[in-house]
Amino acid sequence: MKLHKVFLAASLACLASAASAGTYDGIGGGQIPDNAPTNPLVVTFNVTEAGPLASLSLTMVGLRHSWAGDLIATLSAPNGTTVDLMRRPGSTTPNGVGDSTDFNGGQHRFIDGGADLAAALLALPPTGSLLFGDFAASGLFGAAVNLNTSFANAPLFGTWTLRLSDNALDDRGSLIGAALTVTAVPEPSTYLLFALGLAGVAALRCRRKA
Ligand SMILES: [Ca+2]
Repeated sequence: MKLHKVFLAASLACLASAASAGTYDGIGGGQIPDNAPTNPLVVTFNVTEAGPLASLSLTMVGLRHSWAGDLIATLSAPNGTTVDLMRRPGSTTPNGVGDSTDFNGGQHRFIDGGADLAAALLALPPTGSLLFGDFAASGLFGAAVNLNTSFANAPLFGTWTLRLSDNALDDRGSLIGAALTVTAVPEPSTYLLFALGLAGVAALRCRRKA
């Protein structure tokens, strides 16, 4: 391999490796207090990844509830930015009770590009269970929420917080745990290495032509 190609390959390798990512198991889980909007189940994630956020997803593990529409889930970044993952799914009015479908264990990942959660619940019979899937985050009355845009450039390092509350009497639920996967924006120094690599290639080509 010619020297300038080695330069370029090394630079590209630096660029590729710079988009660091990590998955963090949450601390917390258990019963979700019934009809307690201000007393949610809390799960925290101690993220050690450096740099601003490029993308994220959150996976709930073992979510059980006998009335999906009771639930509100939010995710907060270390800087306090808070975004809805779901907000009483299936509810379309201020007093709506949401969808009666169950969550019955399994895994539910919230990720940009995922399916419409309310539509997935509505497609099941009222006594059915939504066990697995990738779902887009959604807010009040099912409004679309883009996680990566909402948290764009939020600092990754620090404590992220999932809050999961039940907002109507009687039907109850629980969560075993959750995992947060994050990807950092490549650091500027990497672009510098890449630029230096390209400069090296250009210099070598100039010397060969001279
Ligand atoms: Ca309830």
